[in-house]
Parts: sequence; structure tokens; C-alpha cells
Amino acid sequence: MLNIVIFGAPGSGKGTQSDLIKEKYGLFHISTGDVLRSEIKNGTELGKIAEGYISKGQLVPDQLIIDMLASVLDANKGVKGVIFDGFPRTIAQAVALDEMLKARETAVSGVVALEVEENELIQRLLKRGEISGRSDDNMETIKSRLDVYNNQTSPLIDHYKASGKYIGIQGMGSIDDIFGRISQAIDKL
Ligand code: B4P
Repeated sequence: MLNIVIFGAPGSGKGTQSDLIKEKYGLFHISTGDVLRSEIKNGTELGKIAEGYISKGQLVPDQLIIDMLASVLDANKGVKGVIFDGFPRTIAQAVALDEMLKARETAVSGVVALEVEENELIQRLLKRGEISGRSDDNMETIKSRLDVYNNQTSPLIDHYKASGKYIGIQGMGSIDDIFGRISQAIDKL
């Protein structure tokens, strides 16, 4: 299986690039953010809990996310490979992902990390906020999402560098140029 983790700060282009990777390589795409937003829309128990965290720019507790991801994986057996978009976001989630994949006799193939300057991240998210109406795309929540990323998620960079799976990709510029760089990296896996 080809299992790609697409990694980066909020607004780095994970969702945008995942759509292109999914098309080109025929992979199954799991966006934990999209799953949570759909749970919120459907008014489920998980959605009600998640809404409080997301609107404040905080992470939803690890165990809820890990259980949610395991059930999505179980419901989609037999796929050629998976793009994990927005997961893992903490070391505990990364450890859980390794265990889940090992139990399914597979592993993370590579971590595609989109490297984007903070100013650009803020501009992209504010721009999307004007169009999408997402409750977390406003200045105050964007700032806490970036703090959460710097404190809780960025330690994963060293974690994946240590395992030799980290692939840094320059994430500034046009969507097509960035996708070209990602494709070159995936083709080598
Ligand atoms: P996500 O939905 O994952 O949101 P995100 O990190 O902001 O990334 P997103 O995919 O939306 O942005 P993208 O870079 O594609 O998470 C939302 C919330 O859910 C989290 O804050 C957290 O509360 C919760 N959550 C999710 N997963 C969790 C987990 N594992 N554990 C705990 N909690 C979790 O795109 C941003 C914008 O940039 C778009 O408008 C796009 O069009 C634009 N863009 C993309 N590429 C561009 C480019 N090259 N140039 C210009 N603009 C570009």
C-alpha cells in the first residue's frame, strides 16, 4: 500500500494538494477536518463535542480522533493506499497511526510536509474565511490554530525526520508547481 501523510500548518494547502494526489495516484483520502465538519453538520455526539474545540482553534482530544480514524479505515478495507490529511497532529496520534497500520500489515510510506511562511498562512485562511464562512477562519481563531500547531504538531517534524520519512516540500507558489514537486517526491517512494 502507498500511505502518504500530508503534513503542514493550518492553511498550508493540505486539503488542496490531497485532492490532486488522490486523483493522480488513486488513493483513498481521509481528512480528519472534513470528517469532523460532517459530524458537526449531522449533529452527532462526536460533532457536538468537536464543535467546541474547533471553534476555539484547539485540537479535538486524541482518543476521539484515533477512534474516529480507526472506524474510517475499517469501513474502507481493500483500498490501494491512503492519504492522511490533518492526521497525525500530535505525537500520540503518530504512535497510534503506526500501530493501526502495523495491525493492518502496512506502514506510512512517506510524510509530505508543506513548508509555508506564517504570513502567507494567515492571508490564505483569512481569504478562505471570507468565502467559506468556516467558524475557525477568523483572525482570533487562526492565531490559536497557529499556536497549537507550533506547540503540539510541529514536534512531529523531528519525529518523522528521525524515522527518515520526512519529505519537505516548498509550499509557496502556484498550486500546480507545488503539486509538481509533490509528484516527483511520491514517484520516488
Ligand atoms: P483542518 O480541516 O485539517 O484544517 P486546516 O489545518 O486549517 O487545513 P486545511 O486543509 O483546511 O487548509 P488548506 O491548507 O487545505 O482542521 C480543522 C480543525 O479540525 C483543527 O483546527 C482541529 O480543531 C480539528 N482537527 C482536525 N484534525 C484533527 C486531529 N487530527 N486532531 C485533533 N483535532 C483535529 O487550505 C487553506 C486555504 O489555502 C484554502 O482556501 C486553499 O484554497 C488555499 N490555498 C491552498 N494552496 C494555495 C496556494 N498554493 N496558494 C494560495 N492559496 C492556496
